[in-house]
Amino acid sequence: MKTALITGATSGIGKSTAIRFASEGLKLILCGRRQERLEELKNSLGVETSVHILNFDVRKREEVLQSIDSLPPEFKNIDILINNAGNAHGLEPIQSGCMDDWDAMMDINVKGLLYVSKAIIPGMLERQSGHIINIGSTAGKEVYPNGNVYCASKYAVDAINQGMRIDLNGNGIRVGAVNPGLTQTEFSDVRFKGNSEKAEKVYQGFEALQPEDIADIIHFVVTRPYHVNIADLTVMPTAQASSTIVHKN
Ligand code: NDP
Ligand code: 8X3
Repeated sequence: MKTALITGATSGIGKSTAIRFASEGLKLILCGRRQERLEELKNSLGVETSVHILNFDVRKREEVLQSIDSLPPEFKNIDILINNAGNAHGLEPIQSGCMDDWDAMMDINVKGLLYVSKAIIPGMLERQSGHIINIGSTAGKEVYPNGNVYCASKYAVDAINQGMRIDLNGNGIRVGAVNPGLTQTEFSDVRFKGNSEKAEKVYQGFEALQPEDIADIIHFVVTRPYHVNIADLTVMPTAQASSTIVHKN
């Protein structure tokens, strides 16, 4: 049975992926900062599969490396890495953007993804096998008004995804990105700093993607035969044509 490590497993896309993987019997390492949610997941999914939880902030390099190094032997061989932890912080024009928000997005979405990958890739190289899925975004394919730094962080994920695939080529490791469009999770609550009215509006008037839709796609990606690598997959709600064109009722 394969072992999957999912960052950002306490909510949204990561949580739905954990639930989906557990139902298929994959061994799980679930990561996030909210301990209570991690424990709830361990209790609920632990009846279906083996679950180990790791609490770390992806921004803290030493914490990331030590946490992953602390894995018990039965969880050490990670077959699948889902680099999912991330968020947008703010939606402001560049001239009024908040520098703490910029730091958060670059530190979490870009550097955090790199730190986690750095901790896991050596084991994959040793075993000459593994599968890395980087969660990008339509925001990493097309810049939208006020998206500036969030888009930059997701363009970086796109570049890192390509770079990883090139550098790891020939080592039995598959690398690919899944790039969702508008997906109804806690994403907009975080972006708008808990302003739930503003957050809800983002998904009103059309049928947004649900995190289960993305989990379903991630499960499809990881269950392709070994010679098939889905390198870059973009998925939007049917009502969405681009980052800025969404057909609303
Ligand atoms: P959620 O806010 O629902 O989930 C974000 C997850 O990331 C949480 O589990 C959170 O866990 C974790 N996380 C955030 N910051 C940190 C941190 N510093 N250290 C460790 N974990 C962290 O959002 P989504 O599920 O929507 O987002 C998941 C990914 O999908 C992100 O990369 C996002 O950019 C991407 N995405 C989302 C889209 C959408 O429309 N929702 C569309 C395209 C891409 P905790 O707070 O417990 O640490
Ligand atoms: C999330 C999609 O359009 O809200 O990455 O930025 S969007």
